[in-house]
Amino acid sequence: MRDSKSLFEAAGRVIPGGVNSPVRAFRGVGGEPFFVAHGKGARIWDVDGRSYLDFLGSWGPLILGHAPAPVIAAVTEAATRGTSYGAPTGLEVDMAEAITRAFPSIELVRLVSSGTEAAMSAIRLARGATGRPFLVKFDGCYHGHADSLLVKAGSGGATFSIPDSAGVPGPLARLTLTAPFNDLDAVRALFRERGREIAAVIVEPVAGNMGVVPPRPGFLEGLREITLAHESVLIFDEVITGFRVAYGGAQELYGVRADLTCLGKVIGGGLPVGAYGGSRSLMSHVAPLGNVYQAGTLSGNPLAVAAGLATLAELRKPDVYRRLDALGGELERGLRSAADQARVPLTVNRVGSMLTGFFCEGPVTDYASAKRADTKRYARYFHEMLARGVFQAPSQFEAAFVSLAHTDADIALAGRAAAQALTVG
Ligand code: KE4
Repeated sequence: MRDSKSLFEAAGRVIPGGVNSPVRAFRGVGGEPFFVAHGKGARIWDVDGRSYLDFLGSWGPLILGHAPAPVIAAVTEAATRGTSYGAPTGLEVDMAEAITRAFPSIELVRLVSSGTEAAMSAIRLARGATGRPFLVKFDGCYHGHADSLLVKAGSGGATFSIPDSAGVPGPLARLTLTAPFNDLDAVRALFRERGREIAAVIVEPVAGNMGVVPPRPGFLEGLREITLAHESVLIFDEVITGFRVAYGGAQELYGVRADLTCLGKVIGGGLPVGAYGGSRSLMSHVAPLGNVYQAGTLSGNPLAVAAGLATLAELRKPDVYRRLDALGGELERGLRSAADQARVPLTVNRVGSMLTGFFCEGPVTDYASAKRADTKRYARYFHEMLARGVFQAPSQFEAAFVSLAHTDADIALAGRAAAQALTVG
């Protein structure tokens, strides 16, 4: 088998930047990416024979870890019957029922193949249902790469400091208004100026794409109140938080109901699934019921849905979220202790099993404060951890994820590695 270096060279000859998603290229931390041979449980192995404790978890989907037996069995079984039909299957009904049971705000849900499709479709629906053109998003939040959402985006946008992508026409970008995360006054000001023209507010209820930034107490409730007052659609992008921070996502955790919810990652169990859903009245605008068009050849793909259903079945078992929160808490304590020992300023933000250590003094409550983080320090830490067999997001502005496959010993190992990495880094 070719080594990572030769694979990366070959990849660069036929794939832009040698990767199929920019953040994988290690541009945020320097160096070249390793190529993966396989994963199992909490670990992945590269083609060079090294193994790593994995705290990236494929950017969120792998809440059960790599190749969990129930998921592999479900996908294998589904595959023996075929891989795609372009016609409805019972599995899609099972998934839609599971989602509507988990999210009381969702009466109808449409499956798609990515989080980008989910968010893109949700804002089209909001615009179609309200007849309004404007959209409000938050600096540093990322909702996939649909044109209207690549404005002051997080994730790759933050890593590459390209908050606005080339190729998005000015007239379209100007329909996206932005406000700082956690800043209700800024949102009120936008609504004072354009209230009746704003179709929707889209927000990551727990930001993950500027690094993890929880909502301030009252922030989500405030968005709910403002959007209700202006008859604007409140969209929670729960692509990361859905079934991650609680089985019912951030809506369960914080008790605030959105009008539309975007899902992805966990509901695909590592295969391509996204979803958007909401009230019957809103979703009835979606074709073929209504005149908001959205479609997809592989939407509701049986293999992907089988993986997602097997994943959700595991997440319905007792004490799952207590365990995830306990593991996340152990990792947070390990990182804080390592930073204290090394006298390195580290602000750790965590919600359950998603967390980020920002290399700056706290608090980190929005994109502006997140950007104070020392990205060069993060890059050194990232590589020192990699050298000690711990893999995490190759960017300061992302989340680390703990899975049910991680053990207390794994978390302790990561803490020891961090103590060394922060001392030498
Ligand atoms: P995808 O189209 O990548 O499936 O989902 C887009 C998306 C939507 N909403 C949220 C809150 C998201 O976090 C994402 C995707 N997340 C990034 C990393 N934070 C995916 C990694 C990548 O771009 O390769």
